Amino acid sequence: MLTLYGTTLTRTFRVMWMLEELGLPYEHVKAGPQSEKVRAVSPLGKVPVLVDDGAVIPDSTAIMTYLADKHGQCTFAAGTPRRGQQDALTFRILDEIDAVLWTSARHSFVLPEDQRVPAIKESLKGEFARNIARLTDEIEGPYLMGETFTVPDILLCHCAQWSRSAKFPEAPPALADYLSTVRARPAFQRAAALREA
Ligand SMILES: N[C@@H](CCC(=O)N[C@@H](CS)C(=O)NCC(=O)O)C(=O)O
Repeated sequence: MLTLYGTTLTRTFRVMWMLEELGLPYEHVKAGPQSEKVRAVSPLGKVPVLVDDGAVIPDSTAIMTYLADKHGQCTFAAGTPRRGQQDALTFRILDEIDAVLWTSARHSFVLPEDQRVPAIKESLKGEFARNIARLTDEIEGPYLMGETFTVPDILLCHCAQWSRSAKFPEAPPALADYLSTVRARPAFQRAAALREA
């Protein structure tokens, strides 16, 4: 029995998409960050959180990797060189894209106003543009790692969407083509419909 906690406009969407890729039934508790319902299962209060038969797993990337490994889909097998390369991409997207967007969000609306440094945002936008351009050059096609759709594809696509709502620089054309291919996946379409609902 799987229960997913988190509202759909957060990183929770990544896990919804992975659950759709794997075709797994789950209960969705649409509770916001730091809500009582979330803190009752995970004292950190961050979303998403997955509860699998009583076991609590926080963090979107940890959850996606857990589900992919458990079901042997959307991943290369653990202990293979391709998996090492896949994990390198995952951590790079977290370091170079997710962290940049999150820092920008913190200095826009997350931190108390007197702790925000709004000027940092221009510097972050430049960093984002450089990092995304380098990643785009390395897309094997049609997915990041060739014909195999993997966890970092979900991460990158979600971050690209996030960057648009944060008004970060537009995606290079090759990235836009890649994103269209990824978004055409039926599982993405199903998760997006659930998000809209
Ligand atoms: N690395 C974590 C980050 C989780 C996170 O910060 N989630 C945000 C919503 S997208 C949140 O819950 N923020 C509330 C807080 O930081 O207290 C993940 O990927 O799940």
